[in-house]
Amino acid sequence: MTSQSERKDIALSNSTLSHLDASIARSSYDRSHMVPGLVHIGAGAFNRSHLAVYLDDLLACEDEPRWGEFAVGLLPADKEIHEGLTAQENLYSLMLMDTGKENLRVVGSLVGHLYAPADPEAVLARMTAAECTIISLTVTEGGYFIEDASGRFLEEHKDVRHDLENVAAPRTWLGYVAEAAARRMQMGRGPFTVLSCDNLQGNGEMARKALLAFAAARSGVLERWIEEHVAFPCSMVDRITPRTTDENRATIAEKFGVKDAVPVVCEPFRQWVLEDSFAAARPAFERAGAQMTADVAPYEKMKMRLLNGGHSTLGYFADLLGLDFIRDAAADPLLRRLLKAYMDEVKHAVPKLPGIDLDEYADTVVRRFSNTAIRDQVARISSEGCAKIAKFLAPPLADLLRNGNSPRVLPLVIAGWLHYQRGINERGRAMTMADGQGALLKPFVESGCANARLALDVPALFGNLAADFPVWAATVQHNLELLRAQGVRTTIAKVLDEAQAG
Ligand code: CS2
Repeated sequence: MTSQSERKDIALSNSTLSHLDASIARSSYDRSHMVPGLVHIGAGAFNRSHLAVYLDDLLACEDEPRWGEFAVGLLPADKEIHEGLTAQENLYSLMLMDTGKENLRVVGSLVGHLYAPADPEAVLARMTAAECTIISLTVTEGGYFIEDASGRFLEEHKDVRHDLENVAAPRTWLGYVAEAAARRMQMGRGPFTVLSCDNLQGNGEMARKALLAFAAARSGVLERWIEEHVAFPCSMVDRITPRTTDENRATIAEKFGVKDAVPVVCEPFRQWVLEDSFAAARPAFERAGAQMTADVAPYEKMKMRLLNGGHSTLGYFADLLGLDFIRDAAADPLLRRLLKAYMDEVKHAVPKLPGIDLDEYADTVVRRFSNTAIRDQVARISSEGCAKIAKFLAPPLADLLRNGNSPRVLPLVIAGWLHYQRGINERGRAMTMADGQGALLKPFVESGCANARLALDVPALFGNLAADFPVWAATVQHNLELLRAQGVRTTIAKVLDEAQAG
């Protein structure tokens, strides 16, 4: 590593790669020969800690075709990524953080980055190019415009309406992919694959449903063409990737001598399980460690219900207690006990998978959350609560209730999330609240965050669960009252003690 005295702060570019500190892993392949066969929408931190890294590994295999990623940003926040990447010839550094060690690697698999609002035609040209056979997506859980509980496509959403009226200058991935499909259909181009890399149960199915519904609103011919020519494999994606901070940028400069405006930090662990049903050519992801399978659903359930649900379990209570990072929540004996009790309960709603021991998986989750090098923001985890509760917690809860179980920890976690809606933590400070679907909780919040049924009866969140299982709803209400009256720690301890006593 670079010592303070010889610190150089080298800006990333193709010509400076060879000057970087010897400890830094970097691409040694010829970047001028990459083929942008994959166009990715949403090159935030997660795409660049995951898919782009699998491609970088494949590019390092000399006998592999030269698959590169052409990245596209749709949101205002992507402008900064666009500027940073463009200035760095699309190179960025990835810092792998483990307790006691940090490794830096420069990733070279991005061929380019476009900020879509500035040049929609250029994006469409990339998507309709002959070499493009995959359009992949990281557009977040809320980016599919499908209501969780009903599965209804939100055709009335203002961005969807905008894209139906402005086909050549859309805002959403749906508008871009539908227009690309329409042009490909006219040009007589071959089939392609839409590869969702979002954390959703049946992410490929969701992408398919949303795109077909959107296309149908444009034309039946386009809808049919997509049905026949586009594949939508499901995939389970996993790598904890906190938001990059200025402190991360400073560490990368100080410890490694690299000046990077848009680095990414993440844990060493990574996992990708994909359905092997592509419509056209694909990279040999399995050569870089991805697992190809015929059915991703059980892996998705395992990951979303245990890991993501486990994150939410810690997140709301950690926020209420004034903790800033998940590692601090995982180190707190009571919250750790809660996390383990949550996973013990929810593992009964996770299918058995050959070769996977769910207790070991749960232990790995605790270990990963406890990684002290990762400063994963509690605010990141508690953001977008409506989508996360509906996707991570409501489905296992529904399965448990329908199978005759009486969950004790899930109602506590949901009560914690409701209590958190008051916006003030136990130290009297306002918490950073960010929820694009927060309006769903308006009646509950207007009740002074007191009447749980005003949230539990929202169909988009819990379907009919509260009406079908009133005892569950009453338990949430009871826990919410306990949280108000006795505070977070006393309530958690009490509920866990009671659950353990049976
Ligand atoms: C997290 C995920 O946002 C969340 O609530 O649980 O972003 C999680 O870190 C990733 O899914 C890990 O793969």
